[in-house]
Amino acid sequence: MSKFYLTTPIYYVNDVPHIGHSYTTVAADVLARYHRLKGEDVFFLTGTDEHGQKILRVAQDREETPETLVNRVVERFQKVWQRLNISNDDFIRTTQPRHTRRVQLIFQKLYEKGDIYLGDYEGWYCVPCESYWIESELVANNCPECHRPVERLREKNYFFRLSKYKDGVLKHVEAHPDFIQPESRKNELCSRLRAGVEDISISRQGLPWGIPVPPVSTEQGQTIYVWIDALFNYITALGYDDEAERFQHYWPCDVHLIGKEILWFHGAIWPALLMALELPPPRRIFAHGWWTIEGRKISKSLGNVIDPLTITEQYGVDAYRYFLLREVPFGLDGNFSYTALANRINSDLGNDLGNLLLRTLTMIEKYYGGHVPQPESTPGTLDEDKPLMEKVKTLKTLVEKEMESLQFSKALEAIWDSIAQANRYIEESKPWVLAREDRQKLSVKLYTLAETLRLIAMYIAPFMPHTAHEIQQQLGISVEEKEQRLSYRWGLLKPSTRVAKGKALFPRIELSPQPSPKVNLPTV
Ligand code: ME8
Repeated sequence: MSKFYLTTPIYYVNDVPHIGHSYTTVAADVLARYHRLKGEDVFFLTGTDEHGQKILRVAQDREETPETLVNRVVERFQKVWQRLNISNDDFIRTTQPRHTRRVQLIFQKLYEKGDIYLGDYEGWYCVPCESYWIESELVANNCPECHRPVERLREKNYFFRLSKYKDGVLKHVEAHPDFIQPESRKNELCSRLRAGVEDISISRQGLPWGIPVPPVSTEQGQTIYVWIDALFNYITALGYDDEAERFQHYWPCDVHLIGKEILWFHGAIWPALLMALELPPPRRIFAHGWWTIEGRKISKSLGNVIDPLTITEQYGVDAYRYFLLREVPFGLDGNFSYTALANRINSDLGNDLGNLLLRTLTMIEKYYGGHVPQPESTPGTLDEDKPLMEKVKTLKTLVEKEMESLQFSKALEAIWDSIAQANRYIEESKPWVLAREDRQKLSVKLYTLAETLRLIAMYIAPFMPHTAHEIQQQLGISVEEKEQRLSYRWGLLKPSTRVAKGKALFPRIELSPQPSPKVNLPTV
């Protein structure tokens, strides 16, 4: 059985999760479910990044300890992932002893190897991004990433010899076209690597909230830089390297899903750290685009933070999952609007999918007493039945191709092409006329439609697990997950199965009123 290890970034717990965090996590969940259905041994990791100055400051502003803050906010993340039906196999928190202990061991190993050394840091630091910047990188004296003010640092720090590994990383990126995706971001990363890289500071002096640097030298009071602490989660969660079995089984990671703003850390620093540890790099890093809300950056001060709990309460979990992955090609930036969400629900989900199920089951009830008919001739022998059958049969290859390249929206487009074809098949074959004139043909049409729906349910299962289950129930079939992977073949729906028409899958929703920003604004 082949293995598939995938991760999301571990999110900062200085604030509650919003649509952006849910985007990466839902995408990872879809991928994990898809690979499980393929029969692979999947390990899906997510978690939280709980150290650093940013979190410490938020805790201080709230007059509470950082422990209290992170313990409260992590619950919110876990609650949101539960609501969104996220099927992660592990959840790592960087404050857990299994992580802190291993990060210290790694630090020590790299120090002993000579890849970490003590030096003096003088430069700038952006607390919101937890990033070091040199003077020439600043834009109008602000952080080039988030454009907020930076702070001057002058302190003793430990450094990592990034410069030593730069050529090796660049060579690896160039030699493995799929390593960094999408292509445009890979090119940006390569230019930055070619432009030259200096060693990086990897500790902070006197920062009380973080993993203490182990006593490798006489220098006291250093804390491991939060980004270094965080990146190692991808291997500490697997047990690197004191419980090596799980690690050896799942490493290298098959895909790290991240947002585009943290590609430098993942595409340059992370592979260099792994090279220093003599470990293979991950197979793929995919940096997706950023969501804006109604055309504006997501920001608390603009009051446009979308809380996944509120929005799924109003619009439904599966509709939200579908929208996130259908609306924007993975890799590009996207804009969220309530109108676009409502349109997708009413049109793709309600009109196309929901109606297909409703019409098919209504006709099976009306003409066959609620039992899937035995087709009285072999489906697909008549020319008029071929286009739909062929389309559904080729769906597997199409969906596989798009899922392998993480083109979720294209995979969904292909599935919806089959749904559209099935709806056209109803229009063209007019079962209500056949019911009077040709019962033999009618049995073929209704069987073909029900079997199409069985297969559609399987294809949408990674994206919309509840909906897939609901369709299966209404079709009268109960399918165990492990059976599903065997049932992509046409014709497995048993004639005479008793269908159970249920409620509409996606009742029509009104485009307005939109939730007020106040309702939407979650707090820590
Ligand atoms: O960067 N659109 O954590 P973070 C799309 N702790 N995705 C978005 C988004 C948006 N507007 N906003 C956030 C950190 N994301 C570090 C990571 S990993 C070793 C350490 C998603 O809480 C996207 O995946 O700032 C982005 O990379 C991530 O949240 C940043 O989360």
